[in-house]
Amino acid sequence: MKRGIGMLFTALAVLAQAEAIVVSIESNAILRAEGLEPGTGGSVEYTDQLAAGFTNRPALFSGLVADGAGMIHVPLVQTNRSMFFRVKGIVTGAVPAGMAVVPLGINSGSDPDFGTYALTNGAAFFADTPEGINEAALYMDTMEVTNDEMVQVMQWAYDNGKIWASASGVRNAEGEHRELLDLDDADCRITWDGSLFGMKSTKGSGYPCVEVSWYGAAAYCNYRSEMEGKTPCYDLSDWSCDFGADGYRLPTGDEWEYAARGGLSGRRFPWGDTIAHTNANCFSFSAYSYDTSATGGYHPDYDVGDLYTSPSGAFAPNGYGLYDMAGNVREWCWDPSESDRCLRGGSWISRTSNARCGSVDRDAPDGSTHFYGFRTVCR
Ligand SMILES: [Ca+2]
Ligand SMILES: [Ca+2]
Ligand SMILES: [Ca+2]
Repeated sequence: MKRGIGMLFTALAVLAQAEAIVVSIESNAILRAEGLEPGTGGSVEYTDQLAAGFTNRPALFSGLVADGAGMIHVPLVQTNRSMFFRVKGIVTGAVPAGMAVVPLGINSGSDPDFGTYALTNGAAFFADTPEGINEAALYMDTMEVTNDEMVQVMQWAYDNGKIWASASGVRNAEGEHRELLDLDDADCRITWDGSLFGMKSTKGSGYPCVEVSWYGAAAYCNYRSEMEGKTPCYDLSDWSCDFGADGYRLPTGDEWEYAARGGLSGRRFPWGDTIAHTNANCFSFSAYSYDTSATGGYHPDYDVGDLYTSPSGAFAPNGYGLYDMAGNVREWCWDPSESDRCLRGGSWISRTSNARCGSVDRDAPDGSTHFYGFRTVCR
């Protein structure tokens, strides 16, 4: 009798992607999966009775992370029975439009101003994840949510009876009613004519949405989720978040900072240790030794009118392909306390100290102003 490993394999992608993952076993009993999205997680399951499926077996390997070439290699233990393996992961091309993969892992180091830190992305994904939920990646909007996106989502919400709109603002019709968008603030770039949302002609289309409260950011996540057939994360009656749902939500402060650091360890900013107007839309302040900008104060390219936002994506992205993680608009994150929520990343009006990866600002969740915006994550 020839002793060896079974050579029958099936490949399954969690998100029901049509593309199959190429799987092979190399001669030295290494199982190889390729065609995975770099940085995403994968697991390998096995069974000796294919008809019984894989559900009665624990994952042989879990928490695997595809390398930069989108490959996973795992060694197999030789047995004298046939074995069947399947690989679960995120195939190339599965990343939602407008989002980037924030790879799983730990970013640790020593920040020049905030000291030693360790940020984990993904640990919670492997605990009690419901069947069918992507446990292999965190996706994040590459850009701050734009006015265009807010108009599209709010129009859907209005047409479906989810919100009330008036000249003064937008409120959620379900749950605890809060002001989501401050329409009668002159800095708000979104308009309402009684039936349709639109945008003002300056700093409107292509620019980040401002004058949105934390409640508005969370409600946007729910409406966008519902538009796309995903399960909403927020309960609008108490504003709690279901992190097991597959819908859009705000990042936690740690997720945001992990993403902002872009794979670099212990740097002050998403690209390095100094900042200038060539890097970001922020208020340059030469008293900071790390602020090397030749142009002090507001960004000279955008300081017209009352609102100095820059078009989304006007500066180079960080290592994960994320734009404006420093400056432009301050971004609402999750991290609730009794009275406030956190905001990250500084803004066009904020001194460059606020744009540091480790800097945390806080405000009441009903706060809305001309430098508050947000971006979403999902998995
Ligand atoms: Ca208002
Ligand atoms: Ca920002
Ligand atoms: Ca306001």
